[in-house]
Amino acid sequence: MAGKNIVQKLIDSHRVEGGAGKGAEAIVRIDQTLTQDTTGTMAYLQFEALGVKRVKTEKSVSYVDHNILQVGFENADDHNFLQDIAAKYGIIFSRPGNGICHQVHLERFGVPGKTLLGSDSHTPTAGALGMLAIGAGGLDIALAMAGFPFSFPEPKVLHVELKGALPPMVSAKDIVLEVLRRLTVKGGVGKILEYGGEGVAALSVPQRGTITNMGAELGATTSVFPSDEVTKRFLEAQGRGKDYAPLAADPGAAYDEEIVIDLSALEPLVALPHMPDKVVTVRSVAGKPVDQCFIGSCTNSSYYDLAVSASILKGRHVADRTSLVVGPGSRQTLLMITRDGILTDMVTSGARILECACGPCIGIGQAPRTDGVSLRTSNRNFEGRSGTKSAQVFLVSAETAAASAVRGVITDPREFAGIASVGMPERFLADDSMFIFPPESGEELPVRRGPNIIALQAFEPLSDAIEGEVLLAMGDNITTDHILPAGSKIMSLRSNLPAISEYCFAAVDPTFPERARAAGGGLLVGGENYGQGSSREHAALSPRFLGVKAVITLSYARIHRQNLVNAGILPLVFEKPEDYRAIKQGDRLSILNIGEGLARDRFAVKNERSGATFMARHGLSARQIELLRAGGALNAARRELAGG
Ligand code: MIC
Ligand code: SF4
Repeated sequence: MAGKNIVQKLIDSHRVEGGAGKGAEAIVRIDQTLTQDTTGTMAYLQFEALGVKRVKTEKSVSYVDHNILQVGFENADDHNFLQDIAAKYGIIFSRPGNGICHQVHLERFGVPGKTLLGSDSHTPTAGALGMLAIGAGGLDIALAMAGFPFSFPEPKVLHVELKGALPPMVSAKDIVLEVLRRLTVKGGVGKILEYGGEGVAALSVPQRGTITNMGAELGATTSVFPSDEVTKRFLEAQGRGKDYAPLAADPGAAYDEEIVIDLSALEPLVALPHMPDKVVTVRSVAGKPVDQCFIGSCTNSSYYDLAVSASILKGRHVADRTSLVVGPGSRQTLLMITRDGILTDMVTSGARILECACGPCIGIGQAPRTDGVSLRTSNRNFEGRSGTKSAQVFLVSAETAAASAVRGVITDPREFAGIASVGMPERFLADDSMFIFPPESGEELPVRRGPNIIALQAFEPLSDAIEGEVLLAMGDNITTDHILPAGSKIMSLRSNLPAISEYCFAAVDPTFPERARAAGGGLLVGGENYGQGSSREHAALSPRFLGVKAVITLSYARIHRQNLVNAGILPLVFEKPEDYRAIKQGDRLSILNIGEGLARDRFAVKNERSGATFMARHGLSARQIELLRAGGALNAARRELAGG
């Protein structure tokens, strides 16, 4: 029998029940959860609705890292709510200012061999430690905290073999950009990427984290590295040597697919606006004037990233027409760059320093100028995400961002290749004083709730017929930023579904909420990879709130499809692509006998305008069908917990 790969070991050691074999579902026990504030408020409202007294996981952490600008009362109210909920239910609370969830989780809590479910699409970052770390909607995290296992389509395992060694000033970011160039933003759907080969040993845990982080942009379920000597040294340097456990693929382990990347042949890469897979060499766009460079986000904000940037900035100054903005990923990093003089080098060079948070990555501050060119080390460059619709956002490594900030034009950082390389610190500065650990029992503790925190209404069970207007007919790669945009104003409303729903599809058609209400709800139509990007379940809850009952597309992103099911919206797929092209916005569709369609996985959909009937399928598991019938996962879980 062939040996096991790492993914199989992780899944098998946590498998609760259910199918092996492709096409089936993997159902796994969840050891750890993480939430962040903008998905967390809703996740905890749902957790409360389940009526469980204390989390059942080994470790659950609630981070506050997204909405921390506090331009109105809403953010601070949410923070208080999250802090109180954490104490009450046994969750560690990471205070605002402590850093970005994925960076901090790597530093302080990630454990090789464990499972982690997080209400943020970049949760796979922790795969850098050899964890099975998966992003999901808030309700799935609430269910995991309540002790329910997590299900996902049994993945294919794609082995990424790293050969050779990176040349100077070519970085981990360039490795993952190369993977995106080859596989595209939907190339990872249904897959887990397992990294291996001789090149792995030279990558530190934070560098591995840059790679696993951006697996989310491939649509992959997650990405994972072995847990090896590098992992051990990292954990020891964090004062967590006892958390180390080795994890490697067995000799001769089999994989479904494989790609090989020769690191020594790589050069600095850049993703052009407006998709993370529009990757070309930095060389090919060098010389383009740059208005802004941002070094930060959960992709590239580690001590290493900032140290290597500072080595380029030291003794030089940011160009006159370029703004350099730096957001350290964690308080640990901020403390260490302060201690080591790196911060001084950065500020001396003209860098502007931000709080340890997501910030510009999600359009919370530092929006570029009209038509501005912004080079960012973050992971997504979707149109408008920066806060400026006409801005051109390019995704690059920290090295490329720093080099370009100094020159004022897109610059290949190999021009600075003579600079001494940066090593990993022997010891990280571990100060856990911005975590609040929960008391033994918090049952009696009160929870502060600001006026913006609105409990979720119960949804109706699925009806047997769906009839209505096609409220929007959309193209390929519609992101959750299209469905429900980010930015400080809209994100402040994450705990208030009625209010945030007024911005549903604001980036596609601002009249959508009004039209949906006037039509009494309806259906949505989309192309390939519908719902890619964020894990925000609001992108399903808001359409549901506005009366959307079904979505029909050519294909879905995994997290969004599950969020639709959780919200009780029927996610169908066109059997024939030509039927997709024949549909127009405003058409009236009717789907009868939903119950039978669910059972047979085949639905006849009639277009009242043309009189034509076409076929659609759901491809859902038995469990997902059950959730849909119940009107969503919250209804189903409540029933199960009540013993019904
Ligand atoms: C993102 O990067 O888009 C976010 C903001 O972190 C989201 C979560 C959210 O919408 O709150 C994600 O990636 O899941
Ligand atoms: Fe925050 Fe950006 Fe990372 Fe999302 S991608 S968690 S917004 S830093």
